[in-house]
Amino acid sequence: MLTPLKITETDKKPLLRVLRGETLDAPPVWLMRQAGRYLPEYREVRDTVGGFLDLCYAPALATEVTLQPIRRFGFDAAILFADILVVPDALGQSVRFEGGEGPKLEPIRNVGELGGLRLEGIHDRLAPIYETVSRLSESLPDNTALIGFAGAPWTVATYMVEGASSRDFVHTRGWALEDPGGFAWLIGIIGDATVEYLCRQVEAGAEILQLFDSWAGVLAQDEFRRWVVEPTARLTAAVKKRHPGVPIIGFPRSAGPLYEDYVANAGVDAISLDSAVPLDWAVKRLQARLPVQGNLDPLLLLAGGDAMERGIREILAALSGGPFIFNLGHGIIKETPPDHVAQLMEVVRGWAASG
Ligand code: 1CP
Repeated sequence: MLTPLKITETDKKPLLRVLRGETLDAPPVWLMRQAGRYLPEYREVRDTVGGFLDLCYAPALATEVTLQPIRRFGFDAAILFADILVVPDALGQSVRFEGGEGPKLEPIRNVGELGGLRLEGIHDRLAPIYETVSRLSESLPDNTALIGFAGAPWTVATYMVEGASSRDFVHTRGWALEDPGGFAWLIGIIGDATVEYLCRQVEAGAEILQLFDSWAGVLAQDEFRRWVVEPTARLTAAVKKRHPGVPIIGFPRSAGPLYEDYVANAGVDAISLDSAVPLDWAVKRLQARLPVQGNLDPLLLLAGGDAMERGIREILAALSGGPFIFNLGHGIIKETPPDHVAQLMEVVRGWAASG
């Protein structure tokens, strides 16, 4: 007779079960940017600190805002409250968020300007974030998984080189084309810092990691291979060498058909789909290889009502036959009424019950 497998606390968490390849009747659900300005209780905490990064570096407050959406909606995972730009900040590049606008960085535009970045000492700056992770791992409900995260090297590089959010990425793509060796150096520095940062999050209690490559979709096939797939593959290999069991979710947003190259070669354990990925294609070409996550359009969540409900049901019908995590295709829009999120949860939770 077979000895029954020992079920550990961790094994019970639906999100971890899916990431190990199980198909659940009731898919787990969390939402990108589930903490943030659409919640009045977040805005209240946000108003007590000066800059946005001050909130990221205040463990008690960052823990509180991470837990707010868990209390309100009962998601299956909490995602650490921080930002992808703490890595350039820790490397010594000046990063500011001003008056509710996007980030402002002192841009780095060529190899001569890399000299100011320092890997030594990054953990001193990042220590409050590890502290937040460890507080969260103590305070989450038993079935709620804890997700740590970082930006992928390409996306972080776009902010470091442009100095702000961008639409065309002229400086970043220009540097990568004109001096690929120098640009590879920048990608390498970000990659090394990110491996350290993610491993420390795991050591502090993160059970899952997500890599945000929000601007992966602006690169042509060969550039995508060189600046998205290969750096991500090095990063996932290095993290797994130290923490073989930790599942890594990749999110190469807007990569279109290049999602396939990413799934085959980036070394991730699951793939997060943006809203433009066709569901039938995702089932055949991606979910056949890996668990998938996604991909409700955040605009449907903003709209709510029947349109949202139809969108949710289409996704559930298409993807819940295999390993699947319900999520959005990108972050929650700040004008979204919290009631719409409650409605989303009712529909997703009701799905299994309705068979
Ligand atoms: O004052 C505020 O409230 C600032 C708004 C805000 C918030 C709530 C920013 C500024 N970052 C965050 C938190 C954040 N950022 C999280 C927390 C956890 C959660 O999801 O609940 C995460 C995972 C991120 C990741 C992040 N930051 C990404 C990747 C995901 C994505 O949205 O594409 C990116 C690109 C950033 C950069 C960033 N941070 C903030 C802004 C305004 C921007 C620029 C976005 C852009 O260029 O369009």
